[in-house]
Amino acid sequence: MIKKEMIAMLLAGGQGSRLGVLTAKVAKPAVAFGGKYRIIDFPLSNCINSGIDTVGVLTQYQPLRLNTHIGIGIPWDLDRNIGGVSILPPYEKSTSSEWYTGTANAIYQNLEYMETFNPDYVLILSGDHIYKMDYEVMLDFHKENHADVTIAAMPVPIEEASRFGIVITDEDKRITEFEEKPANPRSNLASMGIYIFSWPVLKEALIKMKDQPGCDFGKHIIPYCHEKKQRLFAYEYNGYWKDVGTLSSYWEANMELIDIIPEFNLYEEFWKIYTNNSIIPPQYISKEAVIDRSIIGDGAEIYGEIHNCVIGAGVVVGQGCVIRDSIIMQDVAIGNDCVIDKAIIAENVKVGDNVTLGIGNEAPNKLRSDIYNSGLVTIGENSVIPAGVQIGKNTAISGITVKEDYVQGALESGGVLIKAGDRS
Ligand code: ADQ
Ligand code: ADP
Repeated sequence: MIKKEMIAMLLAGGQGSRLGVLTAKVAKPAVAFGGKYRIIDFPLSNCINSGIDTVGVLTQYQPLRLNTHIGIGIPWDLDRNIGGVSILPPYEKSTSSEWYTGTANAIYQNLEYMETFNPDYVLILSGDHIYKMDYEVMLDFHKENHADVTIAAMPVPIEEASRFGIVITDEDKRITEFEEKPANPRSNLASMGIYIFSWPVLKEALIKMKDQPGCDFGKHIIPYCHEKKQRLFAYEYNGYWKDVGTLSSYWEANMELIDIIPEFNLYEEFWKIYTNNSIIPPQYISKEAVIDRSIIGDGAEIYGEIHNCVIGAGVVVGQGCVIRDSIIMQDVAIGNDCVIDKAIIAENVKVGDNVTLGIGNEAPNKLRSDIYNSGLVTIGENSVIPAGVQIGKNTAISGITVKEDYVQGALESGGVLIKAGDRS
């Protein structure tokens, strides 16, 4: 292989359990986003736009769709003859089926892969963030500071700080303290989970820490480097960055795309977002259709009203429908006269005529209050909602054919999570 100055390792294996039914069958990085993309398109496009042509994608949980989507990397211009994109599942190398136990363990298991490129630097990325960053500029910062490790960091509201790795720096941006998800954060400068390591430093730390159970960057590798008094620097980022890890942040990030002046702009010539798209026909908008402030994917057919929505490719919206503030992923068919409000509908869902989603019921979800109580209704992929069914806020449906009597009954006792197998 050709020597590379910097290669990227993209962590795409987390389950994303906080996205509930959206990630029941797909890894979070493969979840559809913005009517045309999948979440992983954003870090992959950043790589290409930053001149990084060698990316290892570490998969684990439900990798099928991710594998299909990434394929051989052509849409992103990642050419295997010169490095390109490689999918690195946990079981390929190991004798038994040894899963990645943590983020750093996943990287450790791919030491050999990294070694083949004889890199000077390794960039570690998460597969589930929406942002634009020029990693080349971050690398310049790393070199200028003769850093061992550079962590991209940005200020977050202090009340959210305990969800992140928190750094404290001196006036030269050198990190003097690092704490992973502290209960009482002493600063609001959060690690974005994006790291540049000088290769020998990374290799040594991975080998030294390899026996830590669930070996993780935030919990083990960064603290190890810090303890060894290595040169850790914080590269401050002030642009748009969103961890779309919860249903409400996922919904918000989609809605922000259709803001009048979007903070995150998909239409910039100099920072294109690439994706793998199958060829489908153009959109069709009928005479009765009303559409405002929305994204409509390729091949969609719209006969009803759409207000403030992100509509994916191949979606059909029937006559007399009124859909507001919703995200509808690709290949969803919606019948006539449906009223849909603040819903997230995953791929391949079928909705019959006269269905209402997200209207009426305000009861909290009792089964998974931690995931579903953000006022949305969430429909997992391949679900079928028959004609006339009404589903209230805070409800999730997981890949099943809903039985009308069941939903009505359940709604009387509050918002419900209907799981596959419950009834179908
Ligand atoms: P977390 O948000 O907890 O903290 P983490 O669970 O470490 O993130 O996941 C990071 C990425 O790795 C995600 O893209 C996830 O999908 C992937 N991943 C997780 N486990 C994996 C595995 N076993 N194999 C492959 N991929 C895996 C981290 C840092 C914090 C920082 C936040 C910023 O630890 O310090 O503040 O990211 O979001
Ligand atoms: P999820 O948490 O949705 O499963 P990932 O699989 O990507 O998402 O992993 C994120 C990791 O971060 C999980 O191990 C989870 O326990 C942890 N985590 C998620 N949300 C928080 C939070 N608000 N505070 C602390 N840790 C969190």
